Amino acid sequence: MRTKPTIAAITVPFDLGAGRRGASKGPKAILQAGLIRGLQQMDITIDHVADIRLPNDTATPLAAEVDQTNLKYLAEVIEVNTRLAEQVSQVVEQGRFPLVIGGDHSIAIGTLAGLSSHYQNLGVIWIDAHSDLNSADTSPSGNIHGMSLAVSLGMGHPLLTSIMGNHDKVKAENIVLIAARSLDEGEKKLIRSLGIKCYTMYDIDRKGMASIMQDAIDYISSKTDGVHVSFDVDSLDPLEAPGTGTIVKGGLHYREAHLAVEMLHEAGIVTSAEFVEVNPLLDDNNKTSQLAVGLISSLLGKQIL
Ligand code: Z70
Ligand code: MN
Ligand code: MN
Ligand code: MN
Repeated sequence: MRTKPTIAAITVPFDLGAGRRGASKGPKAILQAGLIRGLQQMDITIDHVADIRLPNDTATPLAAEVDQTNLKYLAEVIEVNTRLAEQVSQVVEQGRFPLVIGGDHSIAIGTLAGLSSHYQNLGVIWIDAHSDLNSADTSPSGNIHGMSLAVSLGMGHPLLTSIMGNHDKVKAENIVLIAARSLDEGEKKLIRSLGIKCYTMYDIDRKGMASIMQDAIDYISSKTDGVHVSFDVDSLDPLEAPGTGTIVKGGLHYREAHLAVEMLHEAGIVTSAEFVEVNPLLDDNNKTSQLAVGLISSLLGKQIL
């Protein structure tokens, strides 16, 4: 972001893609932690343009049709992501920067679907302890937040992969995974067979965050026409981010996570972002919500000096 873009914040208080409830309270906690005020103090124009929810009538017409699968809350995930995709697409059309605040990581399905019609080669930087590359047959849980990246690659239930059209929303060669440390067997096979660039915690420990981020930026900026940052707060170590549903020890430290988003800002390549999996019910004194505000601010250009 060389010139300051106008940010369009889209909140998605949804958690039925996750194994435990509470991420639906993430947007409110992140807003209460001072997101809007903080960005305005940086002279960033930010509008909260939409709050994407299920309709009050919970029995969606789709529910009867799709409840025969082992995908938990499939009808609800489809409904929310269809609405989100339309909103994201509209924001890009208006020339604004979509900032999606979740919610669990299943909402990446809608975000990426909404972005996909505007980019020929969308880059995706997926910062997460997990790879979210499961499908119905590889998933150990049936939780759709563990499948969202696979769906965006065109793999998964047809009602998910067809949101906003039947095309693949991202290409495997345009994805970079960062901070991976909990991968299921099917996910490992897929990463290898598709040749997805994956920087694990081993790589980060071995080479350092600055070097990994520079590699990631070089890799992705050479061949993409936009870059989406999908930031799952469980990428951080549980000591830094206790307020999330699936903690995995050995994660990013506070400074590594900040450096990652600072370098992404500095590279000037990021065209959209989402922050997901903040669960205020599991948090310690809003630590994780405040962390999310800090990371969003750094991604959008906040500097120490
Ligand atoms: C596991 C699954 C997961 C969080 C993704 C975990 C999925 N791979 N958990 N993000 N927070 O059930 O598919
Ligand atoms: Mn995730
Ligand atoms: Mn995760
Ligand atoms: Mn800067």
